[in-house]
Amino acid sequence: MNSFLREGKGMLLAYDQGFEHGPSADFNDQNIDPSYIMDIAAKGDFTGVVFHKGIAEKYYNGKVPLIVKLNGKTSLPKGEPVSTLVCSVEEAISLGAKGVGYTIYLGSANESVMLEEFGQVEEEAHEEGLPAIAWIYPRGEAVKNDTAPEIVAYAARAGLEMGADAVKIKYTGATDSFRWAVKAAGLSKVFMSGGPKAPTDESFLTQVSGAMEAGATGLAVGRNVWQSADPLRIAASLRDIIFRNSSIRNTPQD
Ligand code: FBP
Repeated sequence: MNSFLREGKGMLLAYDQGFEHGPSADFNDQNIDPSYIMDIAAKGDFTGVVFHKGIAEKYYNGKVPLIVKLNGKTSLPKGEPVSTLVCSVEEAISLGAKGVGYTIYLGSANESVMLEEFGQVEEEAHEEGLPAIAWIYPRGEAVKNDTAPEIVAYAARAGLEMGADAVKIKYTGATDSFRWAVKAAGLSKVFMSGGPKAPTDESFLTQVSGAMEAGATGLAVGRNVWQSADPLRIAASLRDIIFRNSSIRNTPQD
């Protein structure tokens, strides 16, 4: 875990949306190119970058610690979500991974598939001395509101009980309710998930400040950084909040 933390904090750049969402709405001519993201990760001084294996194999340049996402799905099937393994722990290690990530759609009618696979992944990762991060996204017919405080705290707790070294969860919208989710995660570290690009940089950075104030270890974010007209400026603001404990830096808007 320490390999992608700095001073106990983490700032991870996530780039698996081309697979998860498709290469359309999220992307433009610039950010469709994985080299652009690798560059932002290095120049923006991120503590880790998250790729699926194909991008890791072809674009990872070793400048920032790598986390390989082991499972994935496309946005094409409708119905209850399920995401299954597309990469082994062994392969992730051969690509240079210092950690592995796995998404669990808690509450989906298919959650048992992902709970079982994550259990195996986590055991294999730990045997190899690698941390396992669980992206825990409550989703499916049974989940009415995936950012409701009780459901986010449930996600955090499930991660702790399943042996996740860290959980990546959505922000509840307020520091106090997120603090409860952090408590529920116990000794599992908490990374805030980014989500679609916020209407303003300031509103996004307010969420990040709220999560850090609540005790989060950091964040794993994609679109709010690499969709920005100035990703390095956002990265600088994130570093201020995460490592220097400052509140929001005064940033001009895109
Ligand atoms: P974003 O900051 O762009 O939301 O990325 C974080 C992430 O967890 C990605 O790793 C993943 O592709 C995406 O969110 C999942 O988004 P969604 O909630 O729409 O499935």
